[in-house]
Amino acid sequence: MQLEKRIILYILCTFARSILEVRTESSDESNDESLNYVDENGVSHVMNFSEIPQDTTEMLLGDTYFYLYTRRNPMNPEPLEIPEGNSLLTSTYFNKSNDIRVITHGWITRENVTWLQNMKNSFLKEYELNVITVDWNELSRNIIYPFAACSTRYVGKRVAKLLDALIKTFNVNGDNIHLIGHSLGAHVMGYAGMFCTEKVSRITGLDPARPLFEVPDMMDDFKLDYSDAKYVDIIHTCSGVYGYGESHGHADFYPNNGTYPQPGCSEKKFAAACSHGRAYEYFTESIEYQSNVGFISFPCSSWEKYENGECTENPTAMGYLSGFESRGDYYLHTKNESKYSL
Ligand SMILES: [Ca+2]
Repeated sequence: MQLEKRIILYILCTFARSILEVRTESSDESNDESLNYVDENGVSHVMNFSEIPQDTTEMLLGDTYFYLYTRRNPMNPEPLEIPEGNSLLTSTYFNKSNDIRVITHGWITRENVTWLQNMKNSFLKEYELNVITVDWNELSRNIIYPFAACSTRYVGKRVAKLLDALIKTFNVNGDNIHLIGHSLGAHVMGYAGMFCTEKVSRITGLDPARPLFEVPDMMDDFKLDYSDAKYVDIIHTCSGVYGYGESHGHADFYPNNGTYPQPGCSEKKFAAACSHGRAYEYFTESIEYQSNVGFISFPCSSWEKYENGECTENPTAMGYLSGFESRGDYYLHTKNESKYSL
């Protein structure tokens, strides 16, 4: 993301938090809910998600696109289309013998952003995988943050539709699927996991967006939380500003206490934005570690106790090799530049 856009993001997030009153209305049916918010002019707007079309491109502001990368086409993605009706999905490169990794971006940016392409490249360098990227830039680039934030639910439903089509077409199952999203993209993946007909194996939230998800505090069905996959791991790097402050996963990792500035960011002009991006930098680096030698972290009840040396047992890896049995909060230090792992 360009630096000036990061500034805009920060201002708008702060602005949104101060001017918007958001509440949720929910019934037992997951498709029957709405968001109501009051804009800066005191005008109330209702975004009724039950009216959002699920199989058409009638969403007013844009749609969602999917791209498949494999070792056979690492740089030239194959677009994937959600099939109509009961039709099967068609793909030249999808290999049902290989697991599925799905990656998406956050506000303003898009699928071809450098960090996302780097993560895709690292996956394909290390593993035989079907890597699918989700481009929702037509919605995410809406400069009005609340619209982009509220669009995550629609985009998540589209991702779920694609996953359902893959499951049906290739006889794969949720255990083959790991979803990864940064900032607003983390919530996209939370919704994708919630709406997919099968429980997916794992969702990794990379500094999930805080404004309009944690502040105000939304119900679990309106944000990424541990109920959205069999294993949800969250990496906090700008906790309490751009990113979640509280723990919402099965395992929550707090490198350098999870707060900003992360090491190496303090001397930069945009320390919060730099810190927000460290989550994907750490995760991408972790993909290259083929054994639990990187980003060793320790379960602990607080950063202070960790710093006092009170938590030195039961270490686990943060990032791609994170053990599915991990539970609770984990702490670790990193270096201030790549390679970040100590
Ligand atoms: Ca959720």
